Amino acid sequence: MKRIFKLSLSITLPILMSSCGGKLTEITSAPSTQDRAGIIASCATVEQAKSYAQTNNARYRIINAKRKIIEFYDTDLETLKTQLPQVKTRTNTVYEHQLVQSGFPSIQSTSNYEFYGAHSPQYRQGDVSRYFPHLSQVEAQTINSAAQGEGVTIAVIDTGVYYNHPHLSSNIKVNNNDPHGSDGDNQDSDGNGFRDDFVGWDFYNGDAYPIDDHGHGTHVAGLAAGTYGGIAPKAKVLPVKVLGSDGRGDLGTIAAGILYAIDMGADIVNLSLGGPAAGQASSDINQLLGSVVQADNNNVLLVAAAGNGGVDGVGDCNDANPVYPASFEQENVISVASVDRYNSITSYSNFGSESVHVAAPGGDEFFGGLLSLGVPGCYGPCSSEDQTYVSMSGTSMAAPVVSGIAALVKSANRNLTHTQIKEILMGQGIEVADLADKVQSSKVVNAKMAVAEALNR
Ligand SMILES: [Ca+2]
Ligand SMILES: [Ca+2]
Ligand SMILES: [Ca+2]
Ligand SMILES: [Ca+2]
Repeated sequence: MKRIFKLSLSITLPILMSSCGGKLTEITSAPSTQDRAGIIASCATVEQAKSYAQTNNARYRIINAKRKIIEFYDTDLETLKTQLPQVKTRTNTVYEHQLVQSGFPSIQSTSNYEFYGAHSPQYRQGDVSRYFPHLSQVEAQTINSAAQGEGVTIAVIDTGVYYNHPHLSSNIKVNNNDPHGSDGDNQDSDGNGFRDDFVGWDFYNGDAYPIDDHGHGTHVAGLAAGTYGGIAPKAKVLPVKVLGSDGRGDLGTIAAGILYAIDMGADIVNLSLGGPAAGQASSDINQLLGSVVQADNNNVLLVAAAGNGGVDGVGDCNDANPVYPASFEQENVISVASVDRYNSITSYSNFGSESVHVAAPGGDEFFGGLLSLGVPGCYGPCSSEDQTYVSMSGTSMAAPVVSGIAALVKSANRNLTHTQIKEILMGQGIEVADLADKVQSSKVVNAKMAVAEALNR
C-alpha cells in the first residue's frame, strides 16, 4: 500500500545558463527524440558537467542547476561513474517512448511479463465495486451511459502520466498536428511553441514526453478517466508534467502548465498539488493567479486538492491558512477535501467552510487508499516492482474523483459553463451534517445527482 499524503512545493531558482562564450558542448533546449539515449546524473554540478564534457568530448544539458541534475550525451555510464564517482546515474530511455495507441504498450522493461500478468484476470473480471468502492460511494456506476465523459478533456497537471498504461492509453488526448516518436519531425509543426508535443508536455524536464517518473500523476489520471475503474471512462486526459520525480515543483512551472492546458483545449484542469502561501514569493503567487484568471476567461474549471495537513499530517483550516492553488478565490476554482468510506472527513484532510467547496472519497488509513493505475518499474518513491494498480490516499485522490464527475456533467450537457458545473457539483451531492463546518457545500459529491441535474438544464 502506498500513501502519499503530501505533495509539497518548493521554490526553485530559474535555470541560469552561464553567460560566458564558447560552450559548444552545452545543449540549451530539449533534445530531439533521437537524442533521448542520454544519461541523467544527479548530484552533479554545472562545473563538473562542463569539465567532464570537455575531457570526454561529450555533450550535456542542464535539467536543473539547483538540484544538480544534468543529462549527458555521447558518453557511457562506466566512464561517467569512474570520473564522477559521487553522481547517481540512470539512463533516460526507458520512459521516453512514443504513445502506442493500439494493443499493448511497448515498454522497454525487462519485467513486461509481470506487468501484463498482473493486469490480466483480476482487474478485468467481476464486480468493479469490489476493487473501486469509491465508484459506488459517489454513484458513478449508475449514471446514464450516454454521459461517460465523451468529448471532454481533463488536463492532469502533476508528476506526469504513464500514457502507455493499457487502461489509459486510449484515453490520452493526442495532438495529431504535431506527432512525436518515429513520425516526429523534431519541429514545432503546429506552431504552438512546443516541439512534437503529441501527448502533452513535460515542463519540468523541458521535453515532449510527460511520462510519469513518480507514480502520483498516473494514479490521479486513472481515478478521473481510466478506461477501467475511472469515474469518466470516456474522457480524455492531457498529460502535463510540472513536478519532478520527488513530487516537488515550483509555482511558475505550474502556472506554465495551466496556460498550456488552456491552449490545448482542456475543459477541466486537475491540480492535485499545492503548498502554503507562507514562504512563497508574491511574484510567484501572482504568476499562478494569472494562469487561474486566464483559465476563468476561457471557461476552464480548475479542481484543486485542499491539502493534507502540512508537516504533521493533521488537517488544517484553509480559511485561516490558505493553500495555493486551492485557496484562490476565483469562481472557476473548486477546492476538494477528502472523506473516508463513510463520508467522514479524513484526519489528514484540510478543510474550510469558506474556502473548501466539496468533499470526495480520498482513502484513509483505516479503510485503505483508492485503487488506481500504477507505473511499471517506476523510479524514486515508486516501488521498483512493476505495479499495474496501486492504492494511494490523500486529497490528491479526492480531487480527480471530482474532476471525473465534472467531466460526466460536461458530457451530459456541453452547454454548461465552468461556473455552472461548479454550482452543480456543490449543489447536487449527499448532505452530511458533520461536514457543515468543514466544506462550503456541506456535501460529498455525487455523480448520479449531478448528471441528472445537468440533463435537466
Ligand atoms: Ca507543437
Ligand atoms: Ca513536429
Ligand atoms: Ca520527460
Ligand atoms: Ca496540520
